[in-house]
Amino acid sequence: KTADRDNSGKYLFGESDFKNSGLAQTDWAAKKQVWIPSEKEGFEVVSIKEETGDDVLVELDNGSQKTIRKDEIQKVNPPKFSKVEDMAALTFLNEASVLHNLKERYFSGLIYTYSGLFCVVVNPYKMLPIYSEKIIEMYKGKKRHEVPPHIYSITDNAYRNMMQEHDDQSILCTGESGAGKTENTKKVIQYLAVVASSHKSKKDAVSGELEKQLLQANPILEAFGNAKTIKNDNSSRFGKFIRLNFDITGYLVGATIDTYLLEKSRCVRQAKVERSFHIFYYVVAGAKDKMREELLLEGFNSYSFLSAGHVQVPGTEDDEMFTETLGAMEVLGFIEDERIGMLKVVSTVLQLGNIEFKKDKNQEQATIPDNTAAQKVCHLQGINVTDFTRAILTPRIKVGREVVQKAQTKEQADFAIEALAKTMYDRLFRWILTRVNKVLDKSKRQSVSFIGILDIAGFEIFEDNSFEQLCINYTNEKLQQLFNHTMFVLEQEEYKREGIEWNFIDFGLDLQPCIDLIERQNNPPGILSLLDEQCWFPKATDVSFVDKLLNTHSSHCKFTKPKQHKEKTMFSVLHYAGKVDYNATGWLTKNMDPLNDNVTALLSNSSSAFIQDLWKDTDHVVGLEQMTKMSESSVASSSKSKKGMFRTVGQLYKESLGKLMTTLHHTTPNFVRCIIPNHEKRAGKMEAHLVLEQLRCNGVLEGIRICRQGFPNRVVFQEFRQRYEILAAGAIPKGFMDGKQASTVMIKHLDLDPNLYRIGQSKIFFRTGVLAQLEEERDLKLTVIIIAFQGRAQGFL
Ligand code: AOV
Ligand code: MG
Repeated sequence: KTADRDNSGKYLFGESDFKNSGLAQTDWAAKKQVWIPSEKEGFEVVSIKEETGDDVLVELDNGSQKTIRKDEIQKVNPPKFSKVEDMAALTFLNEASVLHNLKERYFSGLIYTYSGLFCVVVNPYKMLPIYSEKIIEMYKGKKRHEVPPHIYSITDNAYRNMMQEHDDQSILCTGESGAGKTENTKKVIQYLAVVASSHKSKKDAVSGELEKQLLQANPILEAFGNAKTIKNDNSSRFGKFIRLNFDITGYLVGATIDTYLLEKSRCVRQAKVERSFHIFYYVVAGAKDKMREELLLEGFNSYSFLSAGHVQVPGTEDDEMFTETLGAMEVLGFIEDERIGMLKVVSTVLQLGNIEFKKDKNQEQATIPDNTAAQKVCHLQGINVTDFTRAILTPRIKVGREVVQKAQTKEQADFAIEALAKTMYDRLFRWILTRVNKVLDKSKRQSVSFIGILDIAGFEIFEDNSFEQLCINYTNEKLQQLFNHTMFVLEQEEYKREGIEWNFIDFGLDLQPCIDLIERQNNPPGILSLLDEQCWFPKATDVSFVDKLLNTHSSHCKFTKPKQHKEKTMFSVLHYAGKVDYNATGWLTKNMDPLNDNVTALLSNSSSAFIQDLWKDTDHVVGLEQMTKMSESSVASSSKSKKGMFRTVGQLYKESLGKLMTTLHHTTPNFVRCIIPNHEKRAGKMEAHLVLEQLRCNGVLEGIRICRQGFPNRVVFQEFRQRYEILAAGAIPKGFMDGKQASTVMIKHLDLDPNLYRIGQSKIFFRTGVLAQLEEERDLKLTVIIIAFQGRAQGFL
């Protein structure tokens, strides 16, 4: 490994320690160390004193002894494997060793570790000097095993692979909230913006216009789509797939961004100590003078949609961020009208929360005693205030064939305003995305291949799991299936290509039943279809939906009724990562997402071109008839034509996920598993059980197990001969010998157990650990040679 070991080296290579010392080796062997479960540390090292039948007597670190069942112990790897870069190479592969390895590396500042097909990264919660331009240079064009594990290596290899094989690539980042998905996604883009840029400049790392715009697109998306949550001060409240397009010579020529499920409810309500989307705080804190007036902005405490006022994010100033966000918009070429238009919508959403409805004296009809807020809303949106209040208070509704004006209750009006605020913000977010894509996607014609980067939440198993969790867990089932598909199918293909006999075992990891349970159209209809069906069923409720589920799927292997079935809206799904109890309260509404179509009609005729544009397609809006019923928590049957046009949230999500999966299936996927070390956002602290749980959920542990059943390490003949010929001195005759033949001769000479390797058409396949053994022997041989050489050199002097 050739890289100068400055400060950054420490965070990439680790510090040299005793791992190769003979002393540690004998110590390890003599003590007969094993891992036993520990409540606090996950596992602890003990030494075996005595073995009797199924029991083992062990001595703990503090000198005390105890007896433990044999199947509870896990073997400790020799010191030589300390801090291995690829855990697939571990001789003893078990949970304890995997955790131990990640921990040892983490505490040495080494956050990236490979695990077969996976790259695991633990959030350091502090800035490490491993993302500089010098480091980028170091990773350029290097194979995975030539450099320390890094997101740059994953990226570079994907890039080279794309170039050489003309194979589209994807990099999939998953993990729980705060684990580092978005940070790593940004590093991928940063790397490619430098390495694949057609603009070379000595001064600037990133000099091309496209590259600058690509890097500035993210602050805009984050301003509008991220928020401070309990788990993450900069939590992405949407999923995204960024597609970087390259031309035939490998230059970056464009990009497109797709997003999934913005958590729009956040703009009307936030949990304690959480915030709404950043942009609300940026604009209220940062807009000055003329702009402030134009946007009709008020103070933090006068907005009811920012329930906790000005919640701060440690380490950032909202007014500075506002300036930065505007700067980013300028880089992307957003003109003044667009910038103001966007911010007016942001201000409107806040103002909508200030419209207060009262009940009239009959306690039936909603009224607006003070319409100041409504006036501001209408001024900002370019609509007539009388029309607006009428649309909210006494909208025209179709009843049978007739259209009548129907007075709304206070609850209905409140519901309508919240729904409007949420949809308005969601449309703004999508408008921004379309606008950003228009800028980034300029040269589609030349593009011949792409690298896609997915940044999407991992499995979510909360106390209370709703529709959003079902969607995200459904996504993760599909991604896990993709991983299995990649592992099995691609491996098998490789073995076939290389002419190697190897039967893959079915690990019973078939995720299809669970996926079917969620997405199946019919025979029997899955959860999403049943939900759709109920949405159109007269008088259906969340409870009747769950009843229907229980009736349809009671015998499904992935479906259960929770044990304490207190609430009638509960059901459970046995996901790959574990059992999740879902609460279906509010699902019919969430799935329909109804909107006051009287108001949307006004908005699409706004005097502002920007607002018109925002509301130009409202065909698929579920209108007031449903809405009226929704707020009374039951749904009416609707006209057939509406149903034909309308798409439910679940349907739309299933479709966009289907599209994403089709795209991913046509790529070579690279899996990045992000791990959160603790829930306190603290550097240098790792909670064992938290990490183990994530390793289980994200498939790393299972992946390792699968990986070890085959021959995960491959070396092409050429390389094998070059590197290990020293171990077969004299076995290969002088003169020409082709790679395969030479390798076969060498391997015979090494006298390896035939079950440890397979010789293919172009490379040799090894079981895990074998290469490490060869490396060790090679080291030894080299040392002997060096010593001999030094001796001779000395004699010569
Ligand atoms: P997420 O994307 O996985 O969560 P982020 O990427 O936003 O998580 O990371 C959360 C925070 O952890 C960041 O704001 C950084 O402070 C820190 N962090 C993560 N990775 C690194 C790193 N490589 N180096 C330094 N700090 C890091 V969410 O979007 O909430 O699921 O919805
Ligand atoms: Mg994120």
